[in-house]
Amino acid sequence: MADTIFSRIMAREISADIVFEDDDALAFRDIDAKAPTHVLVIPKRHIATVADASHENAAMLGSLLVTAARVASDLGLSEDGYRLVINHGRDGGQTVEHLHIHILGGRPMAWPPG
Ligand code: DGP
Repeated sequence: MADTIFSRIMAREISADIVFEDDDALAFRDIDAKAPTHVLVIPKRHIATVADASHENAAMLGSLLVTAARVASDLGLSEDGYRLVINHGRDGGQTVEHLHIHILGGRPMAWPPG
């Protein structure tokens, strides 16, 4: 397992406000929230970035997306809406090398993103 901030959160070496966990995924509030609700959903199995994904990861990635939608619903975001974001690389703004889906909600989102 690669050593990242997120693997340390998974191992409970760093505390986080965890809102969901199952065998495959963990969801916790972002420490630098960009919206009233800002949660990160990560797979427990390490994959650094979506650019590393292959079709062997398809089931895991599909499941992660379903989990993100479920967590958003559990957080009460479904009616008004929310945004799911995956950043990759420098221009995409990825800072942690463990794939994660951002759930952003609780305010209207601008389009296109800045
Ligand atoms: P990204 O830029 O897409 O790689 O998003 C990484 C996010 O991780 C960023 O929004 C801030 C968040 N983050 C970084 N370190 C921590 C931490 O120690 N705890 C929590 N809860 N979130 C963190």
